[in-house]
Amino acid sequence: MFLFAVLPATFFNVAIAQDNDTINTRDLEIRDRDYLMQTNVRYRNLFVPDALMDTWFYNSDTEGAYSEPRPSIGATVIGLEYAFLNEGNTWTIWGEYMGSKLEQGYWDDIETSETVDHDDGDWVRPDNFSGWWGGFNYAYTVPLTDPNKAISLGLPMGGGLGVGYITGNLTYWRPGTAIETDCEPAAPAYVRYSVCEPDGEKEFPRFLPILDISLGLDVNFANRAHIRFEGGLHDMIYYGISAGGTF
Ligand SMILES: [Ca+2]
Repeated sequence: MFLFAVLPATFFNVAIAQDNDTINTRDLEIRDRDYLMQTNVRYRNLFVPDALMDTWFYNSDTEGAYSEPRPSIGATVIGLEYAFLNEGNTWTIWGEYMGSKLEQGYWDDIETSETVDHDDGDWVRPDNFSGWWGGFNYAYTVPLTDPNKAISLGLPMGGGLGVGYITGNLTYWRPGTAIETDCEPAAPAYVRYSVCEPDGEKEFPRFLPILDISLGLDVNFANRAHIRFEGGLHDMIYYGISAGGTF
């Protein structure tokens, strides 16, 4: 008799508890600690538009310039995010690894004077060029659909600051006419790189500030998981995706 009385009641309670879990988890947790947390994995593709680099360097489509295309500046970053959410506000701490996509090639600066010299550029070869970046972001999410539904859309927009540490080297060759050398002293850098020892490694700041401006589309589903498509500025122009869970 006891079992017959208790079992249905227990099942009933469990059913109600599960129902509450799926429907009101967010509300309950927000009441518990006033905010939600989120962990995400991010992937971003970074690049500097060729049109911008055309301001400072010739490319192969210029008459008389070196025949091979100038290298494109780009990188891939993968990273982790830890975020705190309250209402539409998101505060994110992030860290990431930057893998450079820069290839070796010839950099011929644009002359502002009347004399144009296409042989005065350096040949630059990245060696293990990569980096570790981290920072802090804020975003405000404008809801596009009811955020309390199991599936919802939002437009996060925001920005942040970070710092990056660059590892690896930029090995270079100069034109023979610009230095004292016994190796191809009359040849430009795009010839010397294949037959001469490098002339050195470029000096540059190992730490760089990172400015982040982001606009995204956040797709939330099952009250727990989300995928964010985003783009903006991450020192370079970027587009990317991040995905994770909320708890
Ligand atoms: Ca030049």
